[in-house]
Amino acid sequence: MQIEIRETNAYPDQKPGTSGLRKKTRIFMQKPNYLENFVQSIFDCLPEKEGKILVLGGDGRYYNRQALQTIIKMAVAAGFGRLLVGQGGILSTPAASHLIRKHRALGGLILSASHNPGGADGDFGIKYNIDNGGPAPERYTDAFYRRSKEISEYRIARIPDIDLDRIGEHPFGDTRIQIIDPVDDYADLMAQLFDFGKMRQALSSGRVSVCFDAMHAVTGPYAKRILEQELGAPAGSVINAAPLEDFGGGHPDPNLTYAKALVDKMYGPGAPTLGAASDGDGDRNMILGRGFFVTPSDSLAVLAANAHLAPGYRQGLKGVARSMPTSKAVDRVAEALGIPCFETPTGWKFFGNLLDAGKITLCGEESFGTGSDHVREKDGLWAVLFWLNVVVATGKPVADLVREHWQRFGRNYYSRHDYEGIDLKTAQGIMEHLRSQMPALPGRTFGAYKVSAADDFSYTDPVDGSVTAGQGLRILLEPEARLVFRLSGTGTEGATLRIYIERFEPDTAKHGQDTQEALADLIELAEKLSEAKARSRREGPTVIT
Ligand code: VG1
Ligand code: CO
Repeated sequence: MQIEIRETNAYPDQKPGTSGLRKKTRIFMQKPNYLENFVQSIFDCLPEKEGKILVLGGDGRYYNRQALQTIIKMAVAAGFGRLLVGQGGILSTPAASHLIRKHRALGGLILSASHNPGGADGDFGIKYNIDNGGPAPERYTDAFYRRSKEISEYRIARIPDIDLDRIGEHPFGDTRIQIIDPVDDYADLMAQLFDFGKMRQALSSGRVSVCFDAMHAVTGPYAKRILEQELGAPAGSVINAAPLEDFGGGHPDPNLTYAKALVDKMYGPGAPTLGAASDGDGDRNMILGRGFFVTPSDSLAVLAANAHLAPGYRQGLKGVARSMPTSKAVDRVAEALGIPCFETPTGWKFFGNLLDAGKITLCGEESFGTGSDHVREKDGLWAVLFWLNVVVATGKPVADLVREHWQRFGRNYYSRHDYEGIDLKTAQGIMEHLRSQMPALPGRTFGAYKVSAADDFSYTDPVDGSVTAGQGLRILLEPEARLVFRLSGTGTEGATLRIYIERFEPDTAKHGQDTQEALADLIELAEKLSEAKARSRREGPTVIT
């Protein structure tokens, strides 16, 4: 077998964002060696690869298969001992995380731009996960980026394309390439964590019903297998189940705007007990009851409070964590349970150390991400099964579970307002304008609120002491409320400003308000301080969740 060393020119812009390197598909396909450079940069930064295992797969979006063929040949040239590749090039992000852990792999490459649209005019992405199964921490991604700016050659094995659809082994030189079923191991893991027996009874008898919208993305095969085949939900319980290269032209982001088919069902007559959706790569989840939307922040809190109902969490939780912009609903549960609660920057990579050190069991983000120590990624279908387990164990509808939770802990009204696709200069201008006001804000009064603190969030990792600064501007208010402003790190065009608005309401009599109305004063204050509408020349945010 021959290994070719090919010359290449470095690119200045291969800096991984919140979750890997994301660019327009066109850039990956048309800029010479754009993919090869980044993959070689990763390989160059990894220690001994000889004899080690690398997990490979993606969310099935356009260019997934083609990119995989290239990566397989480069991994062979890099000397990996074994490649575990999902059949058809498919692996959901959480399934890849599990495979890395289960097989003690050195790491894995996941091809995905997550919830970003796919297709020739959409987005593509690639992320590296380390041996704990989680996203590469910043010390890695910084090294990849440095390397990508100076790379001058890459190595590739001259071997034919692999048949990605045929399960089995394809040995090349010292590398065993194995095409594996993408669902098997993941399905086994779920069966260990949740009460599949009781869930099967409830679903197959029709006592409980579910609608899962896979949004033509990667979770289709996982949800079909687990919900319909193993748990006996009637055929058709999983909708939009076939993974498509362009996600059927949709935006594979599970929220009230984009998961329209599901939302119509859940707010219509004959809605099932539980509605759920996942994103492009299967790590996000949206949970709905009949005519009821569960905010991701509340979902994390409700699962934490009810975790003991699932067999995998019967022993209780060691601790919990949430990203800084996520609502503080889970903090109250942690307090009641007498367990620690950590606040991390946005992005799953910051949970890895806490999970590895056994400091936390559950964690989540406001952006439809929930997970636990079972893998090192957020996990969409896992969250849906967890909710199903809680619904079956309690016999209560989703809406009752959440309302009773508010009665016990109080309600954190919460919303995120996104200004998508504004130009970078404008977005930076808004952030600078806010930053300049921060020192003078504490002590000032705005209507019913007084500013108690204002800062730029900086995180010191309690396990390795690493510091990550500049993670979002926070304005803390009394009575308990909060505004957070940050720029997205996952977009591929212009900039996205995210404004997070939160207010705690202890009074049970006031728990039935519309969220936007309950937060109206704060939304106005956010505009007054940021001038987001005026500066971006928009009537308002593009997406409200
Ligand atoms: C967004 C979310 C963040 C999430 C990230 C990756 O990042 O806010 O919470 O971890 O996407 O999600 P940003 O920087 O755009 O705010 V996914 O499902 O991909 O990869
Ligand atoms: Co995702």
